[in-house]
Amino acid sequence: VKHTTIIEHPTAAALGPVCEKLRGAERLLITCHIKPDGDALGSMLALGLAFKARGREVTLYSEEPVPNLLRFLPGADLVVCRVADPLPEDTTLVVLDCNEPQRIGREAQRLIDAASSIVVLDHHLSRTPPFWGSKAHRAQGCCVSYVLPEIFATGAIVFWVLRDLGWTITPDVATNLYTAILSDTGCFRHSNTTKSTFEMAAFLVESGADPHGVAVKLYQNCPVRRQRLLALILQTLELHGGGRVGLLLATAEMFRQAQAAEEDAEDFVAYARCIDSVEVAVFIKETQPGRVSVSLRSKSAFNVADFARTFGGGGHFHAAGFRAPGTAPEIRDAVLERLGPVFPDRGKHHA
Ligand SMILES: [Mn+2]
Repeated sequence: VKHTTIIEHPTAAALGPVCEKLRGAERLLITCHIKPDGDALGSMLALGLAFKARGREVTLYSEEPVPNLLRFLPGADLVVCRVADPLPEDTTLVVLDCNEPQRIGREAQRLIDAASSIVVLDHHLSRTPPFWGSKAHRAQGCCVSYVLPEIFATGAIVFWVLRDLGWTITPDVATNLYTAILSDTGCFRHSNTTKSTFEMAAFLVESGADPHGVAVKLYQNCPVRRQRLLALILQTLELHGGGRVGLLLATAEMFRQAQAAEEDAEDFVAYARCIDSVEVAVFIKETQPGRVSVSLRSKSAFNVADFARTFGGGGHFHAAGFRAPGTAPEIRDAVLERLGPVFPDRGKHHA
């Protein structure tokens, strides 16, 4: 592969400490956020495969198994759901697509305490300053974080790291990074999509990623139960705030009826977001009886990350979420109560 394309690197200097830390790392534990998506897993696998190819000892850890739809990713079978206890000495913990420890899951604190170094690469808005590592870690400068919310995907940061390290992007690495970018830009449609997104995608295709192959695996590959679940969920559509708030809801009973699982409802918030009048889309799913997961999307100047934070969640300006105890109808009422003052009803558009 000829590496001819020049991809703008907005902050090359800022990545220096990250590359320095990673170049010297012989043993890595790479992880990402719970409910791993295409960007989280694509980034993790790309970085993991690149380090394995350099003879490093690499563990790829996710609290939850790789979702069915992402099992096609090269290296997906390397992902483990358990980590050695105690952690081997001199382990560099690399956290991708996540900058809040609790988003790693139950093992977060143990891994942070046991790691000799920590590297955080992410593009989510963070509570400032992000907490990482013990006081000892921070005193020794062992924790390096690179968090840029304006970057379209964590996979892009991984791409720049590999490029700055001077390592070749193999076809398997390219496929993982391409998937990361395609996922997090919503197929190059979200507001985070830039010229450099397309340049990077082009470079990855040149390096061996197959755009059609990845698209088919991601978007034309769903089990029929997903469509049956969607049919039930679409019937719950409500509009509020003069049509500016669109809300969909999935009860535990709907999951049971469709014999579907949480991962089958991935991205259903898009069916509320795509409505012309909707500025804020809400999808509430009761994943287990009494436990909900809420997805929020914004098409306007309303910051859903801030909104999610009032419920203990977080995310991006235009895409965020939270988890909470309660039934889907209870959380619906709570969400609408807090959105009400921002989007007052104008007495129209009630579905
Ligand atoms: Mn991401």
